[in-house]
Amino acid sequence: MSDCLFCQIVAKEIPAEIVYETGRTLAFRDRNPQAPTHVLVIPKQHHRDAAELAGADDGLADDVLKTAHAVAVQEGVAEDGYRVVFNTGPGAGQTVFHVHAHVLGGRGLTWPPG
Ligand code: D5M
Repeated sequence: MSDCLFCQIVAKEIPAEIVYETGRTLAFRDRNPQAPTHVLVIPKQHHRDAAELAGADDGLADDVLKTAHAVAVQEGVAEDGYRVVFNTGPGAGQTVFHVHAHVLGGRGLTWPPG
């Protein structure tokens, strides 16, 4: 078993509430939601963070972004507006080191974030 939590979710070794899946991406509900819609979108392939994903020259970052938008549409938050956040590095609050996009919506979102 991988020691990466999100690789374990990809491998279906631990449960998650999966809401959307493509060949290369997976979307599941955050276990500690910060908004009525709070879904995490990950590439199935392990990359540590958004910086590493950006260096993967195979269109995978594009797939993650497309999945994030598809989730927003499916969740019904695309019209009113939603936020896609990559916490990148411990200083930005990243705690799980398998890159993930937070898709947040369903309430007013203030700016700047804390
Ligand atoms: O965000 C990591 C996020 O991952 C945080 O919002 C909690 C969420 N999380 C952690 N474990 C799980 C499981 N098992 N299922 C669903 N969501 C989970 P970060 O940007 O790294 O701080």
